[in-house]
Order: sequence, then structure tokens, then C-alpha cells
Amino acid sequence: MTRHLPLVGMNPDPAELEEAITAPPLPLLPLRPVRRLPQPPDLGLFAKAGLPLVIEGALRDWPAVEQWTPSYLLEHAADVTTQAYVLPGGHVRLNDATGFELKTVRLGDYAAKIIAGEPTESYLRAPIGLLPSALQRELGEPRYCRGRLRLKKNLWFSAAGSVTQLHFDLPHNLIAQLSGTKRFILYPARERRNLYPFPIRSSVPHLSQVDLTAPDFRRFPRLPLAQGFHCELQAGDLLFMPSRMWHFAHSLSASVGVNFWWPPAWVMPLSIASDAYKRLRGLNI
Ligand SMILES: O=C(O)CCC(=O)C(=O)O
Repeated sequence: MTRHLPLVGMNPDPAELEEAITAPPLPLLPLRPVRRLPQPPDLGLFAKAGLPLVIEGALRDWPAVEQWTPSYLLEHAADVTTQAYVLPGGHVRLNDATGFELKTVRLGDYAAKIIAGEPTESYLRAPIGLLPSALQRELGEPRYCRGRLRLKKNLWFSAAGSVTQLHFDLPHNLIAQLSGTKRFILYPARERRNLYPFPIRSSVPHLSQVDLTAPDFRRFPRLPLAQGFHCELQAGDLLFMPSRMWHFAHSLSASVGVNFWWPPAWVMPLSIASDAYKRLRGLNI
């Protein structure tokens, strides 16, 4: 594994440097850089147009920015027990009945593996409410989602090389990058047909069959028709993805981030129904 310093946060912890990978080239697809702006007054225009945006400077006052590294989480949240996606070789494992395969992990053991450079074979995602309250106070709340109904907040903690397969979610999403570097490839909802989702009756109807780390153009010939976006988030960046935006993520170093999901009004009934459907079918998606 080669090391490539500029990929991690500005004041990196030496232990985390061990985890950086060289950024692989972007796939040969029509991808434009995501627009970057300093804190627009609101996100309505981007939500309506179905376009992503990287917001700069919105996390300036958050103590967690650059502070929440694997060793900091090991020190302050080791006893948190939560679910992790099973991720053999860095790619999610699917289960026909329940969707994503999950396993229970202790955050301290997971962080220790990342610091030691050992494979985690999993991707930790934890509701923020599971973290010690002192830690929670180090996070802010972006004003774009403050007070929204059904607001959900999650910690996303991954090892270098971890991949989140291309998929969409119903709620709007704000992703706050706290440490490390993460690459995103994004497609508007209207590109659905060119992204080959799994069948509607499958356990993962919101997931694309395409592996963007090695796109198979013979199996997916319409993929190059899809017009998409790409960006690399560094500590302090806030990425806005409107409802139903397709997104793929690749951790280019050990990465810690927090996301904020909230359903727009017109999605609310669908979001409530889809949560009930997931519970009914026992789906982990
Ligand atoms: O950060 C990632 O790896 C994926 C995040 C994601 O899928 C989401 O926030 O909906």
C-alpha cells in the first residue's frame, strides 16, 4: 500500500497517515466536478434542480472537525457498540433476504484495527445518539436541516479503501467530513435507467448493480450515457445531496464523517411507508 500525504486532513495524526491510499483515477465516465460555494442562504434551488453542492466554511465552529480521528474516537467512544456493514475486501456483502449484511462491533476494537493498519472487513455506521453526550456536543447542526421533521444523524467511520456501492436514499442528505478524505461520485435521480438498479422486488431495490471501482461496460452498456458529478471531501467540507440522488463513496484514507438525513415534505409519506416496509420485511437497508 503506497502512502500519499496530501490526501488526508491538514494536521494529520501520524497514526492515520498509515491508512492513506493513492487516489485511483476516476472511472472513464462523463463526470463534472461538484460545485463548491461558501454557505448559500438556502439549498432550495439545488434541491429543486436535483443538484449536489459542496458547502465551504459551514463547519468552521465545530470542535469535531479534524479532531475526530480514529485515535480520538478510540479514546472517547471505545465502549460504543453498534452495527457495521460487512465489507469483505472493501465492498459490501449483500443478502437476498435482508439486503446489506450487518454485524455488531465495538467501536474501540474497530478503531484499534484501523490505527494498526489491520483490515476491518466492515464499515461502521452508528446513530449519533449512541455516542457519549460530551462527544455529541462537539458537533454542530447545519442550519439547513435544523428543526426538520424525522431528522436522522449518523456517524460514518471507515478504513482507507472502503467503498459504499452506488445507491440512492429518499431523504435529503448533508454529509459533514470531519477527518480524512472521501471521494463521491453522484448521479441525479433522472439517470436511474442508465445505472442498472437491482430489481424492485429484490432486497436492495435502491442499489445499483454497477461497481464504479471497475465498471463493466459490456454488462452495463448505457452507463456511459449517465451524466454525473465527482468530488473529494476534506475535513471541514459539507456535501449536500438532494433526495434520491445516486451516490457512491470511496474512502481515500481512514475517514470520519457525520450525515444528516431529513425527508422533504413530499417524500414524508413515502419515507414513513418505506421505513414500515423495511421493518416488515426485516430489511437492513
Ligand atoms: O459515506 C459513505 O460511505 C456513504 C454515505 C451514504 O451513503 C449516505 O450518507 O447516505
